[in-house]
Amino acid sequence: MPRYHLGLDSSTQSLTGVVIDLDTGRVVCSRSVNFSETFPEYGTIDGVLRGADPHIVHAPPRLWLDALDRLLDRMRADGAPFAELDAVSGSGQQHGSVYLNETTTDALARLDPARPLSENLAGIFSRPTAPVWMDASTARPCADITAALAAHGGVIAATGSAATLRFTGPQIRKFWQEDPEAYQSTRHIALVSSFMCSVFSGKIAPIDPGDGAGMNLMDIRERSWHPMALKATAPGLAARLPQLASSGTVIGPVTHYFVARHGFHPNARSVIWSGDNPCSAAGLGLIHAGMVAISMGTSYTYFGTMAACRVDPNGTGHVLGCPTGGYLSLLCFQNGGLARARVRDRYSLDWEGFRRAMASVPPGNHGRLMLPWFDVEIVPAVTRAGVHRLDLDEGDAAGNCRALVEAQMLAMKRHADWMQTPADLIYATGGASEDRSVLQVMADVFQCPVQTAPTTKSAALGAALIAAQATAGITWPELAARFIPADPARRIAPDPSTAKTYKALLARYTAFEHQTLATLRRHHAPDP
Ligand code: XUL
Repeated sequence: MPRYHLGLDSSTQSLTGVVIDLDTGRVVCSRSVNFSETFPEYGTIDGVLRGADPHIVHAPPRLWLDALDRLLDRMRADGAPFAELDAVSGSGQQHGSVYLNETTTDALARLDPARPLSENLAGIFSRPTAPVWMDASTARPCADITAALAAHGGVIAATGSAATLRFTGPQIRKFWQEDPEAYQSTRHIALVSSFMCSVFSGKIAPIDPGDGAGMNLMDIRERSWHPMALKATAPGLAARLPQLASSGTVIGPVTHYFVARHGFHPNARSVIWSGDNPCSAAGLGLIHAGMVAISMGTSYTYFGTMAACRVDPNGTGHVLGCPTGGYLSLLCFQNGGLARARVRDRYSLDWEGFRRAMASVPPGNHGRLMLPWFDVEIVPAVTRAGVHRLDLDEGDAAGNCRALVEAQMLAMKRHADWMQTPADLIYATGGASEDRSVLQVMADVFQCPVQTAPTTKSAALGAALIAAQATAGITWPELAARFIPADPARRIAPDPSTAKTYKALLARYTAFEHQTLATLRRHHAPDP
């Protein structure tokens, strides 16, 4: 009886696979293939191709196909139980788009197991490279789409996000504007997720509402293509997009190629993929509204779950469909880990010194505040870098260390307010989550428990869980209990005695931020 589930994560720099065992609640096999290191012949650096224009960032989809064959070979050599596989699903870097010609359906249906995927599918691309989420060359298409949807309630209310440089719709519009002939010869447009899933399925795969929401093309409430958004983007687009289908939809058995070449069970099923952020939400166990994940790497990302669909009126946050149900917000703060390192270095501290400095000042920092916009900021939108202080002397190392960490947490709380869903449990991941004093400020500002996340491969695990939930009849709470069990040793409780202090500080922070943004706007307003 097949009982294993495979989850893949096709990210920017690598392809990762994990196989989970439902009976034991364990990952039994886990492997990654780094794109640029393993396949230097494609000329990518960190998985992407850059040219003279720094705004243009693409990737070659054939590289992902080579990586898929290589990864499955290696996993099999490691003993991955592909012959007992029940289902496979995956996670793709969001927003990237793959352009396919009219030979695609035939080529997918007739994959020859004697030849690698990249050879089988060499002729299907109407555009040899795929723009990926790092591409920021679509300012004009974004302005066009925003203007066209203004008369229809606006792009934010329609699609869950403002028109965003890296989103797929603006990328498609740019392609149509710059190369209408190649657009004409494009029969299908896929996301990274739906492209990879199509390969497993042997036919064009649907897009799920988690990844579909990252396109500025999906009606965020109806979870169907938004006719006006499609019209505002490019002619004949409806015919080129795949269907939208619920997360966890089973497409059918995996195509024969994977049985013959990689030893999959002949009845192993192909389940539709999602974007890496929705998959991470599943892999971190965000299974009910109010559960939040905060990832603290170079930048900080806040994912919050909510039952009903609400959108950020400021357009700085995004709303996606969540594979475990309801909706997921995605807020990206540019001044995250790098800003923290800038403050540490400014006072010539190491991390231990930073921690001690912070601990020497009480929660609330006597009302002193910092807006740590060392770099331009996404949330809130700040186009001019600059650090702003309120009642805080720049020479005061301890005050500045605490102000930085408090400001980062207060900003997240304030800018998730539109969700109207208070956090009741936060999973923290990324470098800064190793610092308990940072997590304590997080727990106190949000007044909710914080738990460090158990896995670094949350997107691949999430994809495997999506496959299991779709095919093995197991509910999300059961899956979460088996694979992401609560661990009291990794939990930090909020200190209730700080609740009043942080409530007052949040109000003060909000006013300070508001006032500073207004001043910036006044001083840097464009000439009339
Ligand atoms: C999200 C985003 C990235 C990509 C790649 O909007 O652009 O997180 O999904 O990881």
